[in-house]
Amino acid sequence: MKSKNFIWLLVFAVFIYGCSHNAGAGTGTQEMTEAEEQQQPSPETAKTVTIEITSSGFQPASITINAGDTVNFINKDSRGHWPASDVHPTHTRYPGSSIGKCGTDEATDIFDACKSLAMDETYSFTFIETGSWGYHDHLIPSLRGMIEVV
Ligand SMILES: [Cu+2]
Repeated sequence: MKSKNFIWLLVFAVFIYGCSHNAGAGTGTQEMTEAEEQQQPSPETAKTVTIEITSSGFQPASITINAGDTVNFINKDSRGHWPASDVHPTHTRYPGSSIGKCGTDEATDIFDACKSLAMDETYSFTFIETGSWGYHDHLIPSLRGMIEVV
């Protein structure tokens, strides 16, 4: 008789645990969704920042932007310039980027112009990953800059 009561208690306990466990999972999913919404760049707040490239380099060379913002690199010099992620010459510092992806379908997803920009030509890149992303002119690697994505 005593052991039968114990079994019923056990069944009851498992039932209660199952209910509370589901409720907990539901709350967890909701929190995850809210976190994802905060990380997703919203079209209303995402902004575009322009960096001009002149014979003396990137202006402004160092900027701070939010994840989801876009940077336009426009060449205002008569000679060609090639903005790209550090580290020269592989360009692999920004996640997923690599000069080896230039000329492939992935070329549009990397922080690398993948070519020399002619005068008044623009290269645009939208930064999703937070971090300190150094970059340079692949044709004149001494021309450098930094994009802080927060
Ligand atoms: Cu380079």
